[in-house]
Amino acid sequence: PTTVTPKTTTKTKTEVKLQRPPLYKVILLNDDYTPREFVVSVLKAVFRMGEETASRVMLTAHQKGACVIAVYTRDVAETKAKEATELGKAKGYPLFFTTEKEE
Ligand code: NFA
Repeated sequence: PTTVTPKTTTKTKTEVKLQRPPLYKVILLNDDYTPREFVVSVLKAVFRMGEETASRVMLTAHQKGACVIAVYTRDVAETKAKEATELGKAKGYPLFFTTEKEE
């Protein structure tokens, strides 16, 4: 009679932790000159907001001095902030969007 000895195997699992890219906030700053309606139109065009959200964000910046609009990866945040600021500049408005790294 033959005895069969089962072979045992060991599997080593290597867990790979995926790194999430740091996120950046885009912030709308208040100023005294840019018309409210224009700010709303820029928020709708560049940040894909609906009328209600855009109006609320504009009013928050108007009342508090600044308002966080959205968070994106660094490239997207910087590009959108620049595009939105340029739209104001093209009309002679001091409208300004800045970015800040999230903690
Ligand atoms: N404060 C501007 C005004 O009264 C409106 C505004 C809101 C501008 C938010 C910039 C940012 N016309």
